[in-house]
Amino acid sequence: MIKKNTRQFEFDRDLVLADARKEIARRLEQPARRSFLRRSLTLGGLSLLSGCAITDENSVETALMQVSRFNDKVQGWLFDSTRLAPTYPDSMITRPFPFNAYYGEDEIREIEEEGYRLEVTGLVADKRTWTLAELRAMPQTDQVTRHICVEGWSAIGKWGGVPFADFLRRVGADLSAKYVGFKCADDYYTSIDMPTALHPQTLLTLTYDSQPLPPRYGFPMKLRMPTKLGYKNPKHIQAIFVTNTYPGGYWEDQGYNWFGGS
Ligand SMILES: Nc1nc2c(c(=O)[nH]1)N[C@H]1C(S)=C(S)[C@@H](COP(=O)(O)O)O[C@H]1N2
Ligand SMILES: [Mo]
Repeated sequence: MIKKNTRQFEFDRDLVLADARKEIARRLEQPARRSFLRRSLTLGGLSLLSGCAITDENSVETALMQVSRFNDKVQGWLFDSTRLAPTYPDSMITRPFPFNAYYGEDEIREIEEEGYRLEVTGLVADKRTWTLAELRAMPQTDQVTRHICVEGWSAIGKWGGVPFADFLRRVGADLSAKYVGFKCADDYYTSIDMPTALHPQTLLTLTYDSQPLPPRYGFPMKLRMPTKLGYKNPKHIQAIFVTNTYPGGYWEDQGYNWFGGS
């Protein structure tokens, strides 16, 4: 096995276990259940959980991928659509708010408003494209929340736009579908579970700090979810699709936890 894969394996294992432990500590009040689950979450237990016989490093990776997907499901089951992420006063906004992407600031994508059309496809009644003006014409709201990046920083920002649940209802999305996927103008892509898509704080975001979203923060449009880690929040969205087929994501396909949130 080459070095890169070994590193990825270490990363997956740590991430899966850390996520699961955090989830258990946070969600389960009863100490008995908590310690039972903690005990079951050893690497040895993973072969039982995944149903994979662990005979070599490849089978370990297969098992870990299955457990990671299992972990996604468990987190989805534990997800509480009424639990709100904390909000903050404007005075706590981090200035300047950090930029991050899988490339540097010199490669920030500049998308022209004129030709921009948001595509909406998949399990929706109204498959059509949207201009920015049409999105701006829908009722808007804003929120001051904390963005947390797995690279080790967090910052408080103010985002405004259309509650995503309103948008999904407006396009007649199948709200019982499993996933909503996003394709971005910079080749980034990600996907989320439907309960998170319908969460009251999930925002189809058109503004940052009450101004049109600047290119660095994802012009013309991004999805902002204070219940999810930074990499789950796609910037420069070009297409949204509703599906029952697991769409993965740019970082998720490289081993980041797909649920990536609380
Ligand atoms: N299109 C696109 N969206 C993206 C990314 C990216 O590289 N491209 N990076 C993600 C990551 S890892 C983070 S932390 C946030 C950073 O958002 P910000 O620049 O508004 O701080 O965007 C997320 N969404
Ligand atoms: Mo991130």
